[in-house]
Amino acid sequence: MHPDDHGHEHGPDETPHTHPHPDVDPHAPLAESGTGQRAVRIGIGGPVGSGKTALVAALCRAMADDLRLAVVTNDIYTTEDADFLLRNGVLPAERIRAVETGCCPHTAIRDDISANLDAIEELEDSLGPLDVILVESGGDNLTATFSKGLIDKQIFVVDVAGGDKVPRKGGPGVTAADLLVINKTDLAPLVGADLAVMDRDATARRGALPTVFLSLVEDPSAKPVQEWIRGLM
Ligand SMILES: Nc1nc2c(ncn2[C@@H]2O[C@H](COP(=O)(O)OP(=O)(O)OP(=O)(O)O)[C@@H](O)[C@H]2O)c(=O)[nH]1
Ligand SMILES: [Mg+2]
Repeated sequence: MHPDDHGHEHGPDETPHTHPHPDVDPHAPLAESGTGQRAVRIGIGGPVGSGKTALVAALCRAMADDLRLAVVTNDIYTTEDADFLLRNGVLPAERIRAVETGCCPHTAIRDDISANLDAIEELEDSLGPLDVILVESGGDNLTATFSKGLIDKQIFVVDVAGGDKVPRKGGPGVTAADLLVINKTDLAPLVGADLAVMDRDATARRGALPTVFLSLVEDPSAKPVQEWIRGLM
């Protein structure tokens, strides 16, 4: 057995894997935002069904009156999430773009980000100056993370229905996202999830990085997330 450059052990017949570690972003960061020249781009990632689109819808409803917003959604084979946002009228249609990744969702937000960058550019060209662009990743696993060449800040959404172990399991979304959202707290009693355990483990994983608990059923304006975004402005 020999360790590869990530410290993983390999047997004699296995070749070490060489793709970049998800914690290491190969893309150069965008110029610092806050210059007033372009929108703050916020990536929203997290496992399938954790409530990313519901959060995007809540944020649009809560902020579209006073901020210039646009949304890019990513789905693998459909435009399901963009269709949901359109059906629910959370933003005018011209402010929503759908990217069909056709591949693992993390590829389109981390490795080949061109389709997402094109969508953002089209929005900015057609709408003029914007304050915030939300980019929702397709649902993925705990290793998913956005390229810093695509977004300025990253929100990672997990939910309590997956069990209170999820923050403890770590991964770059949980450990390094600028904001961790633990959603669906209304379901905690139904699935036996202990929110205090999730809070303790999230703090242990994230240090000083913020974590908020949310139930979009009980708080449809996603107040703590909205406040965090407004704090970036
Ligand atoms: N009970 C409860 N249900 C929620 C909450 N937030 C979202 N949901 C429901 O969870 C389901 C999945 O939500 P979505 O917003 O589609 O999740 P998603 O992360 O965008 O899913 P993918 O894009 O498919 O990965 C929907 O039926 C939502 O109505 C919540 O706080 N509480
Ligand atoms: Mg979605």
